[in-house]
Order: sequence, then structure tokens, then C-alpha cells
Amino acid sequence: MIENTICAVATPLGEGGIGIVRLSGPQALSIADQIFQTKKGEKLREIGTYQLRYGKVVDPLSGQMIDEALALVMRAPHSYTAEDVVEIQCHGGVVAVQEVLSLSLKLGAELAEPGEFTKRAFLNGRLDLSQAEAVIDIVRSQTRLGLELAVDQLEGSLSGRMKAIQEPLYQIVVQVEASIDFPEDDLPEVELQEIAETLQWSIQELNTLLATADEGKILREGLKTVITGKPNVGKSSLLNTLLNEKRALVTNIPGTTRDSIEELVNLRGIPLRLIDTAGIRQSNDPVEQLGVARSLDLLQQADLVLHVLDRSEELTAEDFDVMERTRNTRRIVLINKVDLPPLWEVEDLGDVGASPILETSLLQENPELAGELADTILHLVGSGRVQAAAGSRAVITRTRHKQALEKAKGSLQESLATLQGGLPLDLIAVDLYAALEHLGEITGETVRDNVLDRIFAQFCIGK
Ligand SMILES: Nc1nc2c(ncn2[C@@H]2O[C@H](COP(=O)(O)OP(=O)(O)OP(=O)(O)O)[C@@H](O)[C@H]2O)c(=O)[nH]1
Ligand SMILES: [Mg+2]
Repeated sequence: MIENTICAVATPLGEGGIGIVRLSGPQALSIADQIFQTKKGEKLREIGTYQLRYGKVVDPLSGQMIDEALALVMRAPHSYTAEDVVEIQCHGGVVAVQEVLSLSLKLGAELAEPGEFTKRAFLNGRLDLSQAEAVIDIVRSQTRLGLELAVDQLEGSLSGRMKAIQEPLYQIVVQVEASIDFPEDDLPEVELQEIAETLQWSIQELNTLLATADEGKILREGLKTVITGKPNVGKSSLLNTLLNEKRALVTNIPGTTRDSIEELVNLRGIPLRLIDTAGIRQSNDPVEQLGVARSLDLLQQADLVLHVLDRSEELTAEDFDVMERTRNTRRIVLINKVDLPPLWEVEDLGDVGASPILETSLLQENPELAGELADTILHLVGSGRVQAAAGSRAVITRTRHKQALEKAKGSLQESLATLQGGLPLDLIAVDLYAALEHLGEITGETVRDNVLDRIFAQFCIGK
């Protein structure tokens, strides 16, 4: 049972239509009653859940009116945190909302940490951990598809899948434990066979989930797409074309872009975090050197590289240098300036591995390019599979979940090998417990406190 009451401003800081201070905990109603006077003189602690009252916020010490406001009462357990919650809705602005917050603090509430409201919903059993994580994903989602996945997860798509996998494993544990306690009742061959089949089925289920992880992560975090190439090939022109605005400076002077520029583009539901970078070359200019160093750094972090080349100029060592540096990254080769007479052929590039090659001109508006690139990227990241999987099945969108599933799978494979090797059953039990523990990390049944703190620290204050 959580004893303290927390409060925070739940709306963004700044001017707006309304500004909300949220209180949650055993003293939420009594604190609110000390600063909020309803028009009709009722006490908030006497009204029912989901009731709204009009009134004013008044400093109880000075009697000074702070703002005209509405107070919304949600009683435990029917609230976001499953505790008593009061939301005081002021006229939007910075000062009034801060005043309400500081009065609440004076009266004994504590300032909420980031994500603490959601953490309470988890600790009070209203959400499991994967659902709590979905809340932050909803807040942060950048595309409609990302939002759909997060909402599915909040609705329990992943929790449901976890339960379906865990349940038969628990039954095996019971079976195995019983036979360990009564060794004279060795498990009959049929039962051993059934256990092996169940283990195989669970491993298969985990594989199906794991197959969605790469694309799932992209849908949640966006595809970090780095535009690279030597100077003057048209990198910034590419950014501008895809954004449909003149975001980056474009000149015919090589070395125009110094600092990297990141912009978000929604490509058929896939969030592209598109980054224009300084052209890569040796330079004596210290500012350009910094830019190039940053470009090289970004190449390391890229989920996808768009390597731009200029067909109207001879290929140089610089082009091949970039080609070499990006060899092991998911990559699309973009041959630009095809409106000018060509000085080389595609074959001159040598081996580009599996990278698709597109030819284009970015001199003028090029609406077809976005579509062509979209098709190529969708094909490369295989997100068609995720789009098909989304809606009906759970999709893994977090590295934390992926790692837990991989560990669980490892333990299940161990236990299957033990079983098939005819080794003692207590060895199987050890691996089964490990697998269940890893699966439990996803829903939060078996997660450690420090992991919890890290998860909720990603949230905003007031959520
Ligand atoms: N003819 C022609 N010119 C182009 C094309 N694409 C870009 N350019 C021109 O090439 C020059 C360089 O373009 P940018 O987009 O600034 O090239 P960049 O790769 O960003 O260059 P840096 O920032 O210096 O590395 C500009 O003058 C563009 O107008 C194209 O398809 N055809
Ligand atoms: Mg540029």
C-alpha cells in the first residue's frame, strides 16, 4: 500500500486552453478540499467518482483566490493510478498552475517523479509492465501505425500472448516437480513426449514474436536514416525533396553542409528520422573536420544509409571510401544528377552487395522519388510483414522485450535438450524456472526494481 500522495502538472508548460494539476494518493481528496472551493460549498471528498465540480482555487492561508477552475474526482480503484485522484483544471498558463502545484506541496503532497502516476498504476496492479510501457509509446508515437501497435499493447495484446505461452509451461513445472518429489512415479513416456511437444510449441511461439522485433523497433523508434556521400553530390537536395521544403542549404560549393540536420518524415506509416550530414572528405578546415567526424559517427548509428553519388562527375576514392564504410549497413545507393551527361556507368561501382540502386535527379521537384524510395525502403526493412501482423497479433517493439524473449527461448531450448537427452527431470525444472522468469520480465512479474526505475524514468512528469 502506497502511503504518500503525489502531484504534478500534467499538461505541457506554457500557455494553453487549460492547465491541469494532478493529485494521486490517499490524501488527494483532503488536500484538494483545502485549496478548492466548489461553487455550492460541497466537499470533494463527499462527492462520487467521475464527478466534476466548478469552483475556485484559494490559498487557505491568505484567503487569496488563485484561479477559477474545475475539479475532477476519480476515486480508488477506478482511476488511472487505482488510487484517489483529483485533477484541478485551471485556465491554461504558467503561473496559476504552478501556484496550485505549490499549494498542494505545502499541504503535504510530494512532487511526482517522471512516470510515477503510471508506475503506481503498475504497482497497484491496474496495468502490467508491458501495458505501462505502451502508455509512453502512445504519448511518443510518431505515426498512425506506431500508435496502433502501442494501443494494442495497452489493451493487452502482448500480455495475452505472454500468458498463453507461460500457462502450459507452469503446468509442466507442476508435472515435473511432482515426479521429482515421488521418484518412484517416473513420468510415463507419453507424458514426456507431450512435454517435449509443448516445449517445441513455446519455442515456435517465441520465434514468431521475435520475428517482428526488428520492424517493431523501427515503428516505435523510427528508422534512423543517414544521408551520406562525398561533398556536393546532392545530399541536402535529397533531404529537401523528401521533406518537400527547403530545409537545408543547397549550393554548388562542396562542403556546404557542416552540421547534421534531422527531420522526421512519415513514409507510408514508417517514421523515417532523416539525417542530412556533411559530405565525407579529407579537409584542412577545422569546422568541416568536425562535421565529417559527426557524419562518421552517425553512420555507425544508422539503421539505414542512403548513399548519394553524382553521375555527372568522375567517381573518386572518396565515393569508394563511403561505399566501404557503409558496406555492412542496410543501404540504398542513390545515383543522382542523371539529368546531366553521365561520366560513369553503374558497373563502375563494383560490388555494392545487396544494396538496391536507384537513379534520380534532384535538381527539380521530384515527387516520384518519395514513392520509389518508399517502396524500396519498405521492401528492405520488410515492414510489410509487420503491417500484416499488426492488429491481429502482438508485435515486439522494445529491445528489453526482445532480450527477455531471447533468454527465455535459450532456456527452453536447454530444457528440451535435457529432456531429449534423457537427463534427470530436476534439470529441466531449473531451465523452465529460468524461462518463466525471463517471460515474467516482460509483464513485470519478475522484474527488478532498478529496471523498473529505468523504465519509468523515460516518462514525462505528470504521466
Ligand atoms: N544538375 C543537377 N544538379 C543537382 C542535382 N542534385 C543536386 N544538384 C546540385 O548540386 C549542388 C550540390 O547539392 P547539395 O544538395 O548541396 O549537395 P550536398 O551533397 O548536400 O553537398 P555538401 O553539403 O556540400 O556535402 C547544388 O548546386 C544542387 O543544385 C541533380 O540531380 N542534377
Ligand atoms: Mg549538403
